[in-house]
Formats: sequence, structure tokens, C-alpha cells
Amino acid sequence: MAHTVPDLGYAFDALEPHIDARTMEIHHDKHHAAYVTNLNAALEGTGLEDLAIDELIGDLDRVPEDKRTAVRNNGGGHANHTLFWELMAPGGATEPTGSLAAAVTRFGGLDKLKTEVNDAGVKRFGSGWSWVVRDGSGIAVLSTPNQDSPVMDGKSPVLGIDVWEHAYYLNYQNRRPDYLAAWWNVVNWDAAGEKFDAAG
Ligand code: MN3
Repeated sequence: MAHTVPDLGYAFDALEPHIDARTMEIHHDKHHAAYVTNLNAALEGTGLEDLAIDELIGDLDRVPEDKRTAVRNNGGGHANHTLFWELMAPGGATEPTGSLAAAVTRFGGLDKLKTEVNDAGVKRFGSGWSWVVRDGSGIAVLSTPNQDSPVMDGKSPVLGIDVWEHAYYLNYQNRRPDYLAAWWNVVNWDAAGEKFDAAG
């Protein structure tokens, strides 16, 4: 079955004032849709059309060489944005709970985690993502360029923040640090906790 853009699960304006409705609409309906269209086109005739997205990007070596860059960029884009929509929600919990909360405590606390994630996002030159991944029994922070996913490296994402300019430019222009700081107001800690548990 061809890959499809998932529904947001909330209105475009649900994350205002932190993320504006126009940015959400363009990001979901145009940017994510383009990754899906291009991914499906690249997969056509490869026999890999029915693989789950994480299975596909977790082993790019099996993708024919002439399609590999397109599948990496657009498959990563599809996987990353699908996660991103799930990891945001209006009016969610303000801090992690359960086993993720324990992992955050072992990491050094929520403020330290936010600082490291924001720092990784600010330092990512050009376009990319800042991540929290499950690492053994704990968590780790890293960033990736372009649409690369931790899944390509055998790692399990718990949280991911899009730091491409298209994610924040209308509201924040060049102020990526302000966008990152505001992003924590819309984080869906319940979804992050589920991803942490599922990766264990
Ligand atoms: Mn994006």
C-alpha cells in the first residue's frame, strides 16, 4: 500500500500561539505531502512499497542505489513528520511521567534535557532535527542533518523537533532558539512516554 499523510489529530490553530495555524497547514499539507508523494514515486517498482516506514528507513541498503537518496530524504521526511505531529498536542502534560520520567531524572532532570535538546537544535547548521532517543535503559540527545532519522542508525526516537526553517519561519524568522524554547509548550509527553516504553 502506498504511504499516506496521517491526519493531524488536532486543528491547525490548536498549537497557537506557539506554532501558528498557517505554518502548521503548509507544513502538514504541503511539505509532508511532498515527502510522501516523492517517496511513493521513488519506491515504485522496487518491491519495497509495502514495507512499514521504519523498516524501510532502518535498512536503506536494500533500496536500489539509484533510488536510495530519494528514499532516504523522502522516507526520512515521512517518518520524521509523522512522529512530529504525534509528539505535539494542545494542553498536554507539562512533564513526562512513568518510566520516561525516571529516565529523565537519571539524565539529570527536565531542565537539563530541554537545554541539551535546544542546544543540539541551535547548533545543527542548516536544516535538520534535534532528538531524544532511547539509549539502553536511558535516554540520549542528538541531532541529524536534513531528513535523516535516528532509525537509520538503529536508534529509537522518543522526541523529535523539526529545525528546518519551514517549521518556524513565519512566526520566528531567524530566531530558531525562540522557536525551540516555545516548542516545549506544545510537547505531547504522553506520546513521548509511549514511544519510550515501546522502544524498551
Ligand atoms: Mn518539516
